[in-house]
Amino acid sequence: MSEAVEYERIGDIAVLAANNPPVNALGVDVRRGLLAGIERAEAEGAKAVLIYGKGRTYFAGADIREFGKPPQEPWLPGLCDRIEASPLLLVSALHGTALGGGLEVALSSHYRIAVPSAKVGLPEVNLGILPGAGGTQRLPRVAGVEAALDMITTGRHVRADEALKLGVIDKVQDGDPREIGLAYAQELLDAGAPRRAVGEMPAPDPVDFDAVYEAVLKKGRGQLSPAVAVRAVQAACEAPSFAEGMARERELFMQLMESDQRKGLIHAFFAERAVGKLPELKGVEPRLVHQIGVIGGGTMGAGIATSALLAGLPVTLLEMTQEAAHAAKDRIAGNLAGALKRGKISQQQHDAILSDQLQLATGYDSLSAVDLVIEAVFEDMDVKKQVFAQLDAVCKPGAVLATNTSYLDVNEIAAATTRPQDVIGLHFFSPAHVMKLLEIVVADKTVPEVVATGFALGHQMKKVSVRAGVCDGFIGNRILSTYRTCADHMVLDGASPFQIDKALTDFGFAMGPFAVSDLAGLDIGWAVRKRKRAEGLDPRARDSSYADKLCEAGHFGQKTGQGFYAYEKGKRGGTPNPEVLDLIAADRAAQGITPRTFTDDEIVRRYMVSMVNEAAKVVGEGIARRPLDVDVVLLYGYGFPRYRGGPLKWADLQGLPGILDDIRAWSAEDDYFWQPAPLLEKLVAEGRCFDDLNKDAQ
Ligand code: TC6
Repeated sequence: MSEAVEYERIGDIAVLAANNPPVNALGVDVRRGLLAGIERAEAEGAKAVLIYGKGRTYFAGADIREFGKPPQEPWLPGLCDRIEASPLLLVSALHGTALGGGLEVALSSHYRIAVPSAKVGLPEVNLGILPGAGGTQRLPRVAGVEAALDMITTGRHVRADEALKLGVIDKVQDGDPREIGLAYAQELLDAGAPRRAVGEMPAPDPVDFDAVYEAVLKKGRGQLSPAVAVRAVQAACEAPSFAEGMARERELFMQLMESDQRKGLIHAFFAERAVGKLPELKGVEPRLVHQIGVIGGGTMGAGIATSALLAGLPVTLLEMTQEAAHAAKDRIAGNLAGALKRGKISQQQHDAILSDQLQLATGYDSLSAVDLVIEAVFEDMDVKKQVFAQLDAVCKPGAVLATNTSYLDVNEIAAATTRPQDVIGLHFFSPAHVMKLLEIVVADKTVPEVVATGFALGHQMKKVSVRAGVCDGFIGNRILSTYRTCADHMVLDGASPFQIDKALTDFGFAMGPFAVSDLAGLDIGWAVRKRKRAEGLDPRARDSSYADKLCEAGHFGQKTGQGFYAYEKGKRGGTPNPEVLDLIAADRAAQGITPRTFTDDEIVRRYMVSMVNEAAKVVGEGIARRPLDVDVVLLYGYGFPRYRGGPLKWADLQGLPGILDDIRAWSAEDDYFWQPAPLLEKLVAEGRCFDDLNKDAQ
């Protein structure tokens, strides 16, 4: 027996206990152990086999780390068939999360029992593949095609009570998985229950698979795995035999396994778990945070306060006047009503948060007892410095002083206090109670304890936290500023904002850059441009005025009903604003530019290459620790298509030499904007890629 599966004999029942922490992934040792256990049970004359997982869960799936490596026998599909074909009575007892290959092992067992807190699911499509160990053939046979399609194409985790109703499990019972499993197996033996092989059940009734395929493809915005999985379920209904359905599942599975989307999605899975692992924080204890202060109750401050309240932290919210404080409370109440509606909190929790957990204040003294304070006031250095000087005067020693600035110099803000070691940037993304990204900006004097406190807070708020260094815009907004500039250059040279937006949503972005500007408010970009012009633009930098003209006319995007697009009240999305094209034409004429045409491919290539080049600078300068940190920021903060893995994963998959060639070619037309990142040049010269740097940093 392998150590990953322990064998025990209780009367007529052989017990196979998986022991592969932390999540009992079905790696080769576990697969070998299960096979050996079943063979031994059969050889020893046991009458039933119970499979369960030690520790926190039944199998949470195949071992994702094995994907892309040479497969080792026994393979999971064959193992599942072997389990199902056993002449003994096979029972699985589920707790924790029975996911992917885990649920497939359970579906190969003849009976399934689960504790009430267990969840089941087939989330493979989220990793760019499909259930490849019989899940697409067995689940529709037990739950029906409609429920199977829902579970397989969304990958959602289904609670035990729902799984029972769907027929995915046979019994729900509270208790220890080993004990309830043993009792259930004995009960089945005593009742003379027959072997019940799902693969021998009749094929399920078909639905209109072409219609489902089209709908799923559209919903996936270019992600292929959910749509391909529909075809595998179709085979469960239409293939002449179960074995032929399995063969079709395998064929489709292998297609997806080879795809770049699989590589991108699995990169994203591991990257989002790696961002919080900082070697410099090993053994560093975060400071205790029992209550926090938020300064400023606008959209951002109210969102941050909501996020803290939902994480169970009492909040003191500071505003300039009673009126503004009450307006902030209304915003928070609106956010909490949304959380209540989505079932994230109960009515009781909602009411308790509003009545007991939120304090409004108008004087800095009210912040004297908080453990951490987040400033979310107007984005102006002088205003921020005044706030921090006041905080320095009132906050208790050891309190963490955080700024939510999205561009400004955190070192300069820290210098306004006598305790720069306690100052940090906590850059939330709007709406802060919804968006999962948190950039943790570490200034020169910030001590590790304070950084660890930022990560602990992010964890408590269920954020994906990424460490960033200090520079204009940190990781995300600095890169955004470059690819947004690239889009502006393409507009000046002949592309329309609408063509650019369409090309990029076709590429998979949630929104194009001009629609994003409309959503964020055109005044924000306008303020940044004015600040940068006041600081002095490099004479070689290209500038444009068409967006300023929109702002001068009072058009700030969605909030004023007009921007690059025109918005009708009550309608989602806008229609292209034709005035924009006139403003652009005037700008081109004033600059003596003759417009040319762009293909959608060229638009995407330039936009992406500019993003990759700036990202390489951000990594090269140490603003981001590793390429994967940049990828996670773009995935969680900027609507980057997850199935492409992030800009630097995309770059690796495209090939870095070609990207560098393009930058060099385009620098002939603009050698200021298209300056190759030294890190990119180095990687190309050494024949390496960004992922090599991720591995170096492990
Ligand atoms: C499949 O089954 C295909 C079958 C067909 C084959 C033919 N493999 O998320 P956490 C690691 S595809 C390897 O922090 P949680 C994870 O990287 C798979 N490693 O914990 C982390 O490692 P670290 C279908 C895995 O409690 C540690 O475990 N299954 C795997 O927040 C803890 O993870 C899925 O897609 C794995 N399968 O959430 C499920 N899973 O500590 C994927 C986790 O070194 N997993 N690890 O950083 C999850 O959704 C979650 O991990 C969870 C637990 C809900 C199981």
